Amino acid sequence: FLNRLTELLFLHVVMVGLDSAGKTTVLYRLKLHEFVNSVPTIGFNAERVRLAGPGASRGPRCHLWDVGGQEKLRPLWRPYSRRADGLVFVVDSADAERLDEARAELHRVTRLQENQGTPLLVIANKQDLPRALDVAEVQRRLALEELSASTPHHTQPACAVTGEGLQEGMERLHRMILKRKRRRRKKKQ
Ligand SMILES: Nc1nc2c(ncn2[C@@H]2O[C@H](COP(=O)(O)OP(=O)(O)OP(=O)(O)O)[C@@H](O)[C@H]2O)c(=O)[nH]1
Ligand SMILES: [Mg+2]
Repeated sequence: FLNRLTELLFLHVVMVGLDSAGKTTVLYRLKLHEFVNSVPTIGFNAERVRLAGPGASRGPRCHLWDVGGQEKLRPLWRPYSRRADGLVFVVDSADAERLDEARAELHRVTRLQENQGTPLLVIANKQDLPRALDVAEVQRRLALEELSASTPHHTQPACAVTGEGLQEGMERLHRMILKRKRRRRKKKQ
């Protein structure tokens, strides 16, 4: 029972994606419920955030890690993401030129041996921008259908500046994580 409780209370979720995708904005939006103007992340940020619905003062929490996305920092994604309960990949939906680069990085991190089967939330961020591609187009450009069948995933359109879509996305991720844990527990028995 205690094991189960700590599992539920302290999930470990790691957020990656290209530089300037909006990861740090997502992190502080979820943590503080307000817009925080961020600077490029050198290294990482981590906060405890709630996975439950808006305004909830109770419910499961996760440690949410936000790892810098500049090219020289991407080798860090591997050690940070291993043993994660869930992965979040943030993409700038308005940056069409860099979607191929985002796709390559997304597939690189999800293909890692230690990330096999880890639930993935893709945040199609910056939906407020007029040039933003819609969620279907983002999914297509990221070739999400090519992800391994063992990787449960969901793509959530969002705007980290207003927070729109973020809570919904995190709830979906939480459900995928619980489902995987239940399946694993059954296997063990
Ligand atoms: N219009 C718009 N701007 C956003 C949105 N989310 C983030 N931004 C802006 O995009 C810029 C980059 O955001 P960050 O959160 O710092 O990006 P990051 O992914 O943490 O970047 P690195 O730390 O370099 O990996 C900032 O100027 C944000 O204010 C959004 O949903 N809409
Ligand atoms: Mg950042």
